[in-house]
Amino acid sequence: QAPGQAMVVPAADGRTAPAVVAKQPPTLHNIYGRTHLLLDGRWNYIVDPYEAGYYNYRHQPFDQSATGSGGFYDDRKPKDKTESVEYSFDGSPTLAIPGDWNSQNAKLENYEGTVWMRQQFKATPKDGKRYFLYFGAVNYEAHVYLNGKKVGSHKGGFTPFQFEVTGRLLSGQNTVIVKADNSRHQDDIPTLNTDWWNYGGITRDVLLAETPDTYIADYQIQLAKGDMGRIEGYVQMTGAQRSQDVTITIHEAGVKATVHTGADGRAVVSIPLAKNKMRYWSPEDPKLYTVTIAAATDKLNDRIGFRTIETRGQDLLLNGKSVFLRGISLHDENPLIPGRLRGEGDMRMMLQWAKDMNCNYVRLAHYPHSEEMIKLADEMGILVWAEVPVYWTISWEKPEVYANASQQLTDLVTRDRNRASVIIWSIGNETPVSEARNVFMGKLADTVRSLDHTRLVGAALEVHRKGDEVTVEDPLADKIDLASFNEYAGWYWSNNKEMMKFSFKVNYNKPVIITEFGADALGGLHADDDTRWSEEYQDLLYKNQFKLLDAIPGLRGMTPWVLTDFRSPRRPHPYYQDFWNRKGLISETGKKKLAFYTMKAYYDQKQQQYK
Ligand code: GCB
Repeated sequence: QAPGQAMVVPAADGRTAPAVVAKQPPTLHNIYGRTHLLLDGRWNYIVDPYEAGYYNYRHQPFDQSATGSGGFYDDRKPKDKTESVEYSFDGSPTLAIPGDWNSQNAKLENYEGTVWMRQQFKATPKDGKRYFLYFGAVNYEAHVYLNGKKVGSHKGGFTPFQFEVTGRLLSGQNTVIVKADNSRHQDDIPTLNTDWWNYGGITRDVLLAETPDTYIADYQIQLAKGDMGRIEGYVQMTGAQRSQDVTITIHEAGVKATVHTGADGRAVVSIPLAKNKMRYWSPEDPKLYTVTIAAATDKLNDRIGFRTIETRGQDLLLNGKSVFLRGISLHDENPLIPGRLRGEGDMRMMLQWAKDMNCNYVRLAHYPHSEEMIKLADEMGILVWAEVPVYWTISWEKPEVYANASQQLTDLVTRDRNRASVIIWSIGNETPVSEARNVFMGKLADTVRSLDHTRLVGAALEVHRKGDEVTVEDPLADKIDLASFNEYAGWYWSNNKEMMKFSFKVNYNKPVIITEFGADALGGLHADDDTRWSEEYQDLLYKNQFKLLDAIPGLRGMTPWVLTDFRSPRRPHPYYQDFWNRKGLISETGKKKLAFYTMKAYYDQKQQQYK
């Protein structure tokens, strides 16, 4: 199995052979635009630290045995009083799904291992339709069973995956059981070491989607690179009748065009736009159009915004106009009720906080956030840097690790390629320069460009310090579109009294984007601005940063670290941290720290400057 690639057990094998790899049709784009049944709700769960429900006492997986049975996915009940069964989903506690387990049971706060979860649902499968069990995200490794039979497995905690279950659904009651395991490993993406909470479980929606036999699997309908006068992209049909006429209509913009898909189900889309017919998407006017894609066998609607993004030397152009990215970084975590963001309310809160600071841009660190988050950014007019968790010290040498990273990136692009808000695909964060890493990251850059050449490619690079001079010396900078880097002047390097000695020399003819800087402050701790952990210290550091950064020619944006305090196992100080990273501009109780207002004032000024 290529990690990250959904592995599928063929339906017809009678469960006599070990699981083999079968290629799934591409993950459905625009899943919420499909007829679907949400399988969210209360799922019964069993905590299984020794994986007793997966391995027999000789540590052989039950699902690879001759019968394929024996594991908890059998969902057995004693047939009478003589039989012992040592587990039971009936009567087990429940978790709200979507939702991580760490935040729903105090005993599981630090749990890293296996949890089994069960949901029952009714279905009425129809002839001539196809069915897909679709997971928005499961952290980290998922094994999925439908009605006691394995349908597949998947690795990667933040990207969607699906299994086709046509012919496996029962009319009436069905049972889906998921084994989720959030154990960390060096050879995973991310690896053992991160600076965020390892929330485990089914953290995003679970859907049963229905499609026609031949359906629209994927499409990209966006403005051509740097051309506001043309829509460009493709449509991909899957199924027996994949060669068809497909009509793309944007009624409100007077667009209607028909393409014909070839024997591979694919058609290139290129539609000239009449002058002055379109309102271009921007943070100031986040206009979305209803786009209809209709074939003889299938029809889908989407809400799409149209904008261009490009660089010209050190300039960054949105719809042909110079833009400054007034950004902030954020994690997919609610500080107020710790846990992954639980639905639209939480997401709106985070993005509204960014807007309160006069941001037009966010860095969704350090992994793909949910599809709803990106849609909300589209709707609220917030530009997005979207990232994969290629973070710190990946096992660069191993082909299967590369395959995993590349799959996660592909799944991210496949999911969000029609979202106007997304302007940058980030291929990683603070990856240390070495030959093997340069090859790995270089290949990722090529991959993402081949998937989508309309957006920019970024990475949060590290800098070099020679005395007080800070430079970017990374061969990866040549492969991406931005001179984008993290720097911690005044916090990890030196302090805020001495930080003005640093100067940045960025010798790239590319827009300079500061992907991180920041300082920890315990909300409500007030002292002089020399005192670490005080709001005053953080505030002065921000003011100093603005002076240092404004001196960099080509500075076109920043995403300081970070919007809110967030939980991290790496932060144990009993008083200042208590397992929180305190670099938030908003505290874990939702209170804005001094630097929040300083940041806003700086962005107000930038907004005037770039009017
Ligand atoms: C970084 C990382 C980020 C950390 C941050 C910190 O450079 O990219 O994930 O949380 O520093 O606070 O140290």
